[in-house]
Amino acid sequence: MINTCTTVFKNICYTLFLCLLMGGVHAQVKEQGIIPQPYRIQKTGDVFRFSPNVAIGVGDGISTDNLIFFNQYFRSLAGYTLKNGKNTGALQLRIDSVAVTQAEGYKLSVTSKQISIIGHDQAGVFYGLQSLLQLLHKSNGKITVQGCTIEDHPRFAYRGMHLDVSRHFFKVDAIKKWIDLLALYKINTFHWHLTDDQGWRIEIKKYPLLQSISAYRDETIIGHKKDSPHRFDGKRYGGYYTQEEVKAVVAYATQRHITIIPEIEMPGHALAALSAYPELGCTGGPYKAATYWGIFDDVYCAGNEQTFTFLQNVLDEVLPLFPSRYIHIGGDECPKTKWKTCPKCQQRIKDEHLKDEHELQSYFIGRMEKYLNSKGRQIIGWDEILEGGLAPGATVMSWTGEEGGIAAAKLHHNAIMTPEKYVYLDYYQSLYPSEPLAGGGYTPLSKVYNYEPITKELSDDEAKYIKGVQANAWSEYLASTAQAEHQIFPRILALSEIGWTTKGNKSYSNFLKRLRYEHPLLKQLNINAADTFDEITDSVTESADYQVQLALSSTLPNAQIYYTTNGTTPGLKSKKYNKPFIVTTSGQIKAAVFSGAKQIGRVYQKDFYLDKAIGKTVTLTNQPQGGYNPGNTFGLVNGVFGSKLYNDGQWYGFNGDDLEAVVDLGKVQPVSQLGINILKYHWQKMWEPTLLTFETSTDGKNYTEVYRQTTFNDNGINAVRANIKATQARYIRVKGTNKGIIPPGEYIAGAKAWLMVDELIVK
Ligand code: TNX
Repeated sequence: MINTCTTVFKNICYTLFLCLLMGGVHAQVKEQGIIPQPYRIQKTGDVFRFSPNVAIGVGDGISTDNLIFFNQYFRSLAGYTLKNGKNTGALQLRIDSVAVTQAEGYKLSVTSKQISIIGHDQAGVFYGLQSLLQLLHKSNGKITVQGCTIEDHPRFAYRGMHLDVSRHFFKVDAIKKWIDLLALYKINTFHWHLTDDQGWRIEIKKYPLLQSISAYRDETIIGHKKDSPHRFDGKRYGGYYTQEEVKAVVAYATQRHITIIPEIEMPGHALAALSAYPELGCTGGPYKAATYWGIFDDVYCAGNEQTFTFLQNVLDEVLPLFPSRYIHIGGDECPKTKWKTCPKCQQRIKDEHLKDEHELQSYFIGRMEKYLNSKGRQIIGWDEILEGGLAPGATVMSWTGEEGGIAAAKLHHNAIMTPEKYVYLDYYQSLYPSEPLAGGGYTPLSKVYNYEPITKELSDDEAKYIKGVQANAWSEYLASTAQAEHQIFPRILALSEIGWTTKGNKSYSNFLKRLRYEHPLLKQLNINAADTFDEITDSVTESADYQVQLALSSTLPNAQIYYTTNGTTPGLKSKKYNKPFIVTTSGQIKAAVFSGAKQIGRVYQKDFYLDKAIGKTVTLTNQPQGGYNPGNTFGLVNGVFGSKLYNDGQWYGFNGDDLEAVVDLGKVQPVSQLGINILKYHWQKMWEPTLLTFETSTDGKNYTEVYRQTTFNDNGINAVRANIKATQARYIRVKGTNKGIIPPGEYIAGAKAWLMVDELIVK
């Protein structure tokens, strides 16, 4: 519940107060508040004024650790720290598990005389202080807090962020800086992805080669993995955390009520470990830490006892460093190619009466789970640990979609929702061409914010097994801390609100108001947060009369959008956007958001290519799949071409299936050029067709082939434009034969190829 002042008088006071705070101008678009939105907050007209005389009364049993971050932040804002005042303190902290019944919950009250924070537990007190930090207001060098009463507790017990430090390594200082921020936003779990193909990042004393060999790779790919051929920087890259550093980070996080869950990947994503200990692989190597991103066939041998001894020894050193109940053992993306031909793995399958390699994966995970259970720990694994049967006490981290989490909850296993489509921070947050390189995918702030972890498939009882949510920062393209921060912030603030705030209290527009206030503070804390969330987003739809209609919008209240259709830069004198309009000619549309005379964000642009096929009926024999199914056929004839950012929602992807599309032009007419765009990125499993044909027909029954093509040379977009002898046609049939199974020697050989197409062109 969000309560604001009830009486008219209070409302007026409040509005006046806000105007004073914000200098009036931005009152409608910015509002000082708390992220994540509390359960209940009531603001009053009171104001508490801080001064160097204000003391903190720390109640019995409260750890002063809770104050470390508060003091640090307060000092940076105020220039002084608060004294210790026991019962005389105007800022009172105490624990009372009766007055506040929910774990991690707190009550915060601010009057002109006193600030009181009552926590259910230590974490509750800590979170009360974090809320207070966000309410501190500085004006003319003075720190004040607006009067309020807050009752607050989290929706989910698990609120996490994951960080991959293998693909790119981040120093302890950066990790600590981010932990501070996670704590500020009441995120209580940091999932530290410490090992992967491209580097082993934690010191294991028993295996010194993990430090000298596995922690380094020879070089790193430049640009995107989809580029072909791959190019490399020629520079050795790596690093690892010593056990002392790990202990320090864990202690730092513990003071901030953050549990660190380490991830030691198995059985896949193991190349870095194998590079030092090749006897642990099926073929014996030699192996090298990967220098580019992806999935690799060489994994730990599941038939070799040494593998288990190694991993158990590793865990024996990892466990004392991490007091967390949960240990993440990976489990994702483990190709079974090598196991299929490995005599030891095949012997294991026989001996253990397993059905196949999937059950061998389940055997592997189950065995490691037993080991960890014997040490008093529980396992978490990516959703592939469901393969071949789930180990008894395992928690599933659902990433490929929500299905894994749903399946786990139905089996009464705990699950944590991290679906890539919604909460992957390595994905693009904006599709503007100037956005820095990212992994692919598109998870704008609004999409992260609006993610709901409890799906309708779950009964109330099953929903209890969904323990929470997590956003994942995979670091393939996070080559610097600045770039990492651009991807993580502010989307992690949206995640914090999914994890903490009740469904009924969530509102994206209200979140944005608080974020616009919070954003400059992030910058002051030296965080390179992205600020593109109010930029223009668009939607291209079919108008009632089958034309292309463009709608532009910005989330900035009272913003004005101006646009041009001739390629020039939009300004206040350009056409003002009022409502969706029909795009009548080919060309580039540019637009920009203005708040008064000030341009907000970058210039939006989109190219339109209009022809005879626009808005015409398209019939598909096979349906596109997964993330490459725009959900209608209009996208094939909407005048907008899919871009090299293959997840822009324009591309139609056929996984292993052929393309067969028929465009009905409505009436017989002259046709002289047919075209289609085909996306070829073998490093992304996207293959050109083995054969592409165009056929024309006047009756929809008898077709004449007018064009065929079997080679497509460009990595990226292959624009097929077939100039044919002018002919009369009503129906155009396009057929593309899918490559089928990706051939041996190619990336992800044995998997189904995607045939990616967009835009059927008829002139
Ligand atoms: C899949 S998510 C992976 C990671 C990659 C990520 C890139 C998961 C469990 N595995 O290895 O970094 O995609 O988005």
